[in-house]
Amino acid sequence: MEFSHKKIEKKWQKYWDENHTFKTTNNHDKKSFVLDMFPYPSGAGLHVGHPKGYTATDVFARMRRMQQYDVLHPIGWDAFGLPAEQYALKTGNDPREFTAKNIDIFRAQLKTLGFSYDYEKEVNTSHPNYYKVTQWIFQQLYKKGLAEIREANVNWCEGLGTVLANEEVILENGKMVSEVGGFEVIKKPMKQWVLKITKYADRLLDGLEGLDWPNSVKELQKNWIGKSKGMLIDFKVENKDDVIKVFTTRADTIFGVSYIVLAPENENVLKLTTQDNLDNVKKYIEVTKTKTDIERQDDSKEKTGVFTGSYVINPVNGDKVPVWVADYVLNDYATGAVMAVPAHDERDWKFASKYDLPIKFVIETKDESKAFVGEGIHINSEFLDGLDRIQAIEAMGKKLKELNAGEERINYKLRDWLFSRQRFYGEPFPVLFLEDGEIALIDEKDLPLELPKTDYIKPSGTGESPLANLTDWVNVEYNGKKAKRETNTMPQWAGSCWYYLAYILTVSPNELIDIESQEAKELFKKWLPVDLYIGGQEHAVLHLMYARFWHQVLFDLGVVPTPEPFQKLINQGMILADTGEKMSKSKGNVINPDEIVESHGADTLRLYEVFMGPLEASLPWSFKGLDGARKWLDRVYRMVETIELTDQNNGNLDFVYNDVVKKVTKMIEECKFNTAISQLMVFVNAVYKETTPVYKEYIFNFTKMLSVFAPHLAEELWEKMGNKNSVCLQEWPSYDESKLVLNTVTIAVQINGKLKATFEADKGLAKEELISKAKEIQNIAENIQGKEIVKEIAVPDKIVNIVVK
Ligand code: ANZ
Repeated sequence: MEFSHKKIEKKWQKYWDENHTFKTTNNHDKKSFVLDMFPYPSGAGLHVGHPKGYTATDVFARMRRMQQYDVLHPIGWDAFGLPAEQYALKTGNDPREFTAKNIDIFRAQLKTLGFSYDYEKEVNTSHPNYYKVTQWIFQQLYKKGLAEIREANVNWCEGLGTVLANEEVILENGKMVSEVGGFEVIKKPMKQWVLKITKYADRLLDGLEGLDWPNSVKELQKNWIGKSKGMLIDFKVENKDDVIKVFTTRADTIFGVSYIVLAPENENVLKLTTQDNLDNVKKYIEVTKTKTDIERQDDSKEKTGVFTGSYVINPVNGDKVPVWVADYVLNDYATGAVMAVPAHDERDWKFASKYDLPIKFVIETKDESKAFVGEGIHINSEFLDGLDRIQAIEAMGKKLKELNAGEERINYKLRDWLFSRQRFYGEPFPVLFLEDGEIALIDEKDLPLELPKTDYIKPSGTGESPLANLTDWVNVEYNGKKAKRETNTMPQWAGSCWYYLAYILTVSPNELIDIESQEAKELFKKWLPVDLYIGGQEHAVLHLMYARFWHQVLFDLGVVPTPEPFQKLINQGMILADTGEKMSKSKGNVINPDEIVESHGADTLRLYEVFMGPLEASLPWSFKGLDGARKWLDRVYRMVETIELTDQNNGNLDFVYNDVVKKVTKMIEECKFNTAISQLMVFVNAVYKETTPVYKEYIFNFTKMLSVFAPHLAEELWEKMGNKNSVCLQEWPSYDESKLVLNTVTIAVQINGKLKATFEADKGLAKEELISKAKEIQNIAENIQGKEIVKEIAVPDKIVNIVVK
């Protein structure tokens, strides 16, 4: 006996739509904000990877709703993006129409999967009402001095006609290319907006402490911020008034310094290069321009460099130290200058070995044939001899301060955020460049500054965005002065920095209440922070870092009441092809969720995707597994169809029922969905073993628990059993702890020492009662009938033996 998923799924989707079953409520004091990383509505439609995370949040949100929480479980569209821009450039069509079409496809697909989203709260980052707020937030950043225009070395991609963020660039055969399209990328200085995220480095670091996030993600964020404590040390240039400042975390190794290295881009390089070294150095600088930072830092690559001809003086022992230029030192980290200690640093070791520079051990080691980077006792270091690393760093710090040659310094790897893109399809910057060089913010009441409607989206040819072609839009007047608009737009990250807030503000699709209103304040107070956020590992660093940064700024402005946006985070694993490889169009191994919904049903797909294994694991797709999920749902359907229900509880299922409710509740709470489903299976097996009518309430409550995983089937069964109203709005079952102690035992019944029967009895039943129950068993009664009973022996909780003649 099977059910028709096609019939029931459509039927209940329509019911939920018409009855606004999943409308966000505001009736309870408990709340749960359950958030998915919203999709980019690409032309390719939904991938089977999407429903994995989306089902996980859906299960959680559905349980919370039934546990009488107010639940905010929304969806929306990260809708600006490069594919739409390229489509527009290629076809001349408006990227807005293209995006709208894709959104409709995505929404329809999501609806077929039965997610309990409140579609009234749908957001779209490319809608003017939405980016009005994105622009407003930018203006707040500007007013706080956190946004400024800088000449910066950017990744310029001629092929795409835009600057790319580092993470949008990949290495192919040692060359930088764009991740999208594989076009060549080079470093080029350009005027760009930057957001000063580095000002929030410590906050971003400290804030991680209280978050319930995977350790791996916290570590990634910590490494990205890369806080390191060290010293800035002054090395005076010999016979000159100049000073080279180096940053080191190992001031204690200063007696082992054998040369200084400057990054090729360091401003001191040409100043320090002597005439006879100039050609070499200049050549070296040119070669460096073709290299990526990744290549330069690759430890497996040979180190190269050139001598400048100059020397500096070691401030502690007065030694004369040669100054070299080498590309393994990066210019935009710390001072772009390093004191090299080859005995205790592997890169310096390689470099010194190659160029025959001195190597002097200052920390004791048995093996002086390679760099020693471990802990040890200082040697050859005058007043540091005999000290360990920590003691020596402290002593050297004191000494350098006395000599006026050093100070403590904290450095971060985190860079300010390049925030300009040379694209049409992004948020316009709400600023004006006045003819006198001033920058003016567009009046708040004039926001949003909309993207112009145009059928002319063409490359500008100048490296500027296609907006530069639209001179009517670009050239304006402002307070009687000539002014120009910014032709760059914001990166796609901007819209996703605050979309979780947009859901809270949205009253109907793309209608938002004012972010600064009293009402907004109250709503933020109610809903923040996000209680559960599920999404892919690929956003572990940037999206989460950028969103936290904006949130912290908004917190400082008093707009939001919590210091952090996302309290609990889980990264869902990927769904791989059945071979274990990544699914990709080029390999032809992509599974289309629409086809699975058609063949097996949405409930089966949902169940399968969260039953495959732990949510965090990346696991291969299996049609066998999918069939198994479907078979189990058919088994559940048959169970309810054939079962006889009763209002009387005979107690048979008490233990298993209460045990299952307890475990399922706890496991969903902990997002262990696969084991929660196993528990539901245990319950169904127990019901199948029953030969007498089954207690109705237990089956009802089972159906409620089923509804979070397989909502369509659960609704259908709920209705079949004579219930009205959606099962999804029923109260989540509770369990009775007292029923969780197994309080029955199996008693063996013997006649003349031979086992004849067994029966279940309450624990601790008295001997007489055990004996009389044993005698009531048909088989026993027949065996003793007409015989003389010589003896009746009972051992409580174990055995009854009747001796007859
Ligand atoms: C001397 C030294 C001796 C160092 C030693 C290390 C080991 P983190 O922790 O990453 O901050 N360094 C400084 N600026 C650099 C730059 N612009 N490019 C490449 N390397 C740079 O590391 C700080 C260490 O990285 C510094 O400490 C410096 O080398 C190097 F046994 O100075 B050290």
